[in-house]
Amino acid sequence: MNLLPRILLLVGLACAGGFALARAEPSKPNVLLILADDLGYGDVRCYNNASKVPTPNLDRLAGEGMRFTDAHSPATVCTPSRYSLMTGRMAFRAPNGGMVFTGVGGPSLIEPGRLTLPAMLKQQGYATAAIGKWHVGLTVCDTEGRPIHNGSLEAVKRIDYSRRIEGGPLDHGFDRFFGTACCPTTDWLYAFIDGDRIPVPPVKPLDRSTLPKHPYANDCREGLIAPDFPMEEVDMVFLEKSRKFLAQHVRETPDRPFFLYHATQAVHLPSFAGKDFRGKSPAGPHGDFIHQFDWIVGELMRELEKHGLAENTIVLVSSDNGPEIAAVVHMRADHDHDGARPWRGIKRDSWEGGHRVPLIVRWPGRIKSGTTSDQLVCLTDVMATLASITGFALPRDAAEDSFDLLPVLEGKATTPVRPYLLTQAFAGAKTLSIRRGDWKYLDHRGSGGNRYDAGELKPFALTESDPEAPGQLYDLANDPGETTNRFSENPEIAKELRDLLEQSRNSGRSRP
Ligand SMILES: [Ca+2]
Repeated sequence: MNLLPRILLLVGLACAGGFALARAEPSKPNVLLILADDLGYGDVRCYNNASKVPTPNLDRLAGEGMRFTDAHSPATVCTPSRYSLMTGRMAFRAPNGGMVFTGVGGPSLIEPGRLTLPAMLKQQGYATAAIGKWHVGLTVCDTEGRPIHNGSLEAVKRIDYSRRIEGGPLDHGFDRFFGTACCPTTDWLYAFIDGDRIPVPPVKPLDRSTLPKHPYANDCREGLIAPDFPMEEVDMVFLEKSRKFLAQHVRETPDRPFFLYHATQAVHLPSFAGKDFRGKSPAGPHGDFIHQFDWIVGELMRELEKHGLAENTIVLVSSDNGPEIAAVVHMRADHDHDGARPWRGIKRDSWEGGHRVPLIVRWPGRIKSGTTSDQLVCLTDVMATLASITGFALPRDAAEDSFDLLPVLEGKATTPVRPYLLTQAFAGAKTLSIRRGDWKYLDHRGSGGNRYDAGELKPFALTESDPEAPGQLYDLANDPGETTNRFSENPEIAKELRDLLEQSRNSGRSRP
C-alpha cells in the first residue's frame, strides 16, 4: 500500500472512531414529565375531535412532537399506576401492589433500595423535583412515633407534625418535593408537604358548605384543612412551585440537567377548577377543569421557553388512568362529551377506557413534529427510555416491565418495541390483562373494576357475549370497542396469552 492511501485510511479510521465516540456520548436533555389525574383519551381534542373541551396547548404540543395512539397506563387507578411510572415495574409484582391509598396513605409501595426513575436520573447528574400529587405512599407518625397508614379523619388527627415524613419522594430519588400525600382535595389530609415535613398543619375541619356543588363535586371527604390550603386553587400552587423550581435551577445549577415531575390535581374529582377557569369551557365544571389542565401544560411550556430550556427538554404529558364515573356519565348526558371515547370502560376497568391514555412527547430535533405513533407502549416505559437517552445501563433488578422507546421517538422502529403489554385493573393481581398484537386477554370476568349491574353505569352495560367463559378475549383490530368476547371461539389464542401472562407473572418481569 502506498503511503498516501495508508494515511488517508488512518485519518478515515480516526474520524470514524471520533464520530463513534461522539455518537456514544449520551446527551442529557432536561425532562419535564406532566401527569394528569384521570384524564381520558377522549377528553383531549387532538385525540377526539368531538371533545367539547378546548385543549389548544395539548394540541399544539402534539403538533410539535409525537402523539401516541396506543399508550397505556400500567394500572387503572392512581397508586399502582404511579408506582409503575416511578419504577418501570408492574405494581402487582410488589406486596400490596393493587392497593389505592386513602387518608395519609402508605407505607410507600416502593421497596427500600429499589431503583426508581428519579434515582436513576439523579445518578446521571440530574437535579430532580416532584411537584404535586404523590400517592405512592409514605409514612407519618403519631406523637409516640408509631406509624399511621391510611385511615380517615381519626388517623389525620393523630399525626405528629414535628416528625419527619418517611418513605416519601425524598427517600426515592427526588431532591425536592412539594405536594400532597394522596389526592389533594379528596383524602382527609388537606395540607401541603414541603420536602419531608408538613410546615403548616391542618387544624380545623374542612367547611364543605362554601365549596362548589355540582355533579362533579363528590370525592371531597370531611377532613382537616391547613390555613394555607386553597381547595380550589391547589393546581395554581403547584404551578407556582414548578415555576420557582425552573427559575432557581436556571439561576443556581444551569450546568446540570433537570427532571421535573409535575403531577396535577386536575382532573381528579372533585372538579374544583380555579377561579380563572370557571365557566370558561362549554362543557361544565369538569370541562373547566380539563381546560385548566391544558392551560397548565401551556404555562409550563411558556416557562421553559422563557428560560431558554424548551429546545433541550423532553416534555411528556400523560394520564395515570382513564376518566372517572361521574365525569363520563354526566358529561355524556349534559354536554355530549365522552372522555372515554372511543373505548369501552372507564377508570378501574380492564377494558380500554380504563387504561388507554393520551401520551404526547415533544423533543425538538429528535422527534419529528406532528408525528403519530401506533406502537403499543406503557408508562412503565418512561424509565428504560430515559435510561437509554442518558446512557444508563439498567440493572436486572430494576425497571422489569420497561421498554426503550427511543427508536420509536426517533422514527427508527420498524417492529414493535414491546412483545406484549400487561395492565392491572382495580383488584390488582386478580384482574390482570395481557395484550399481544391485536389480541387482548382479560384474565377475569366482567369489568375488573366498576359495577355495571347496578347504579350509574348500568345503562352502559353490554350483554356478555360468551357468558360461560372464565376470561375475555377481544380482537382489537376488528372490535376496538370490546363488544364480542371471542374466548370460546379461539381457545388456543386465549390459552397462549394466559400462559404468557402466567410466565410473566412467575418470572417477575417482562423485559428480557
Ligand atoms: Ca388517577
